[in-house]
Amino acid sequence: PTADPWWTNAVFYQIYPRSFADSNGDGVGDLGGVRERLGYLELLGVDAIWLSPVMRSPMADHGYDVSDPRDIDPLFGDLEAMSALVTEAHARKIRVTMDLVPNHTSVEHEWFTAALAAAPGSPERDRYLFRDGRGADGAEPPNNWPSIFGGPAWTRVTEADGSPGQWYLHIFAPEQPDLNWENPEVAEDLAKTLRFWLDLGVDGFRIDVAHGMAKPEGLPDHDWDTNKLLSNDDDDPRFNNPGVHEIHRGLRRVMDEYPGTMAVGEIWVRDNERFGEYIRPDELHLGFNFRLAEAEFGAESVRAAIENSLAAVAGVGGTPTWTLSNHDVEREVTRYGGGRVGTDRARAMALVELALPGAAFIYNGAELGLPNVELPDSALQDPVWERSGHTERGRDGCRVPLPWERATPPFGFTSVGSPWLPMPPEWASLTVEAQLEDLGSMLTLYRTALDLRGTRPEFSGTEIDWYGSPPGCLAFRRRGGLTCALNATDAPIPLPPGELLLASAPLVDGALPCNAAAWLV
Ligand code: TEU
Repeated sequence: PTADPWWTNAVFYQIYPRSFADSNGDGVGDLGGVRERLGYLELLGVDAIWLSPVMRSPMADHGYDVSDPRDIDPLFGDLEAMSALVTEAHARKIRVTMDLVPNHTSVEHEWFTAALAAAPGSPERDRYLFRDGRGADGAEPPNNWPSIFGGPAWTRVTEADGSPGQWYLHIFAPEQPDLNWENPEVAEDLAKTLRFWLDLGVDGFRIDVAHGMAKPEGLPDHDWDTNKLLSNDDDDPRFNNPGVHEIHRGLRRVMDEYPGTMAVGEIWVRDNERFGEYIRPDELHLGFNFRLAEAEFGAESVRAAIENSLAAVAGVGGTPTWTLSNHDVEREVTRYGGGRVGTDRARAMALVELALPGAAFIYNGAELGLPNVELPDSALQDPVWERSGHTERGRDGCRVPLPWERATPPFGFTSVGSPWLPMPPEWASLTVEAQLEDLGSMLTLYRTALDLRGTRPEFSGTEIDWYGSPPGCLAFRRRGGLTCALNATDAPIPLPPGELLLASAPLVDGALPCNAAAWLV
């Protein structure tokens, strides 16, 4: 029998490079900062890092708008720094995965510049989704799709002769034109990008919008009234079209030339069966499911999230994945209620997440219990904020830089500059330095949990069995012998049988307090 691939039980740590650590004093995190803090990641006990995009980009969406997929943006460093990071991480037994953005490019990508300069119907335009407008003089967008970030999914260009011209499709910001995956050059270019980074030594990729890329024949109008807008629901014509699977098979053929490498897709697909279709021996190795991140704090919703996540991959023999947050969603401490309650619940949910079989993803700062930050309007940078008519606050609140040491901002995040987003002074108690010494801190909880997860035999086995639990509680047991219990009631409950390994809060007369979880063997 061959050993399980490394990712089947791996703990990944998502680094949002702008916000992790700044080594050159410009107020923006960079690869040098990651390299300097590798010791921290080793101490934390993670198996791999996932770097949100570090490729060349004008940063309209902080790197999710890529202008050269085979180079590092100077803001973050250069290819030499990336290569050194891979070597140094590997020396510490930490694998390195990178974010790839194959659904769209930046408007500053040379292909898009060429498309703008070329005529309608040209091969240059065919790499994107240019269409004539509707109505008098083509002044209406080609169809009625909205963009995820607000406004129409189409922007009109001016032709070379100065006349109002065609429209191009962008499911996200206007600075992120969607590629035409029917054009073979697009797939060839992704293969080139995959090989480029794999040759440099990276261990895998996170594939952005992995349920996007393929578009429906003819880009038809959609009845948005009867289908909830912007829900990424499975019948949304912008996502999850059948052609997407051929694209993933092409990606996998390249990955298979590099044994031991892994691709995890961002897949906002709620139907279990359709989700499972992406996770196959000839498609993606892993797929993010966001059910745990979307579940409210409660035994029923958490149990449903776990059962659905397991069911989605069980049919195809795939590995489940778990995450409580990422750079797109409100941080869990705040989501679960904020303050002490939110922190208690985030501690409990960390133990639930890390007890489950499969791959776990920790978003940087979750291990410090950072809350979302209410930023002043003047500080906000996310395109979601700019384009939504100021109806929502965008995603900056979960992207505030990490506090490392010292008692005042910028807490060692940057040496001389001011951080790209302001850091709350009250984070003094949440710095890595403060938490390393504190046995009751979130960081100590994560370190202890990761250590146990990595060393105890009870964490083996891919199946879980549920205990019958009182309403508001849940308990499951790994086949290897680990039990995890969660108390989401408002009173202490007795623990299930077993010897206590770890609890997210001190027991009360031997019972598990509310908003707490425990591990037993
Ligand atoms: O997100 C894709 C995506 O579908 C999200 O916009 C999601 O629908 C939304 O955030 C739910 O709140 C990815 C990246 O994670 C995101 O940061 C990028 O902005 C986006 O792709 C475009 O590349």
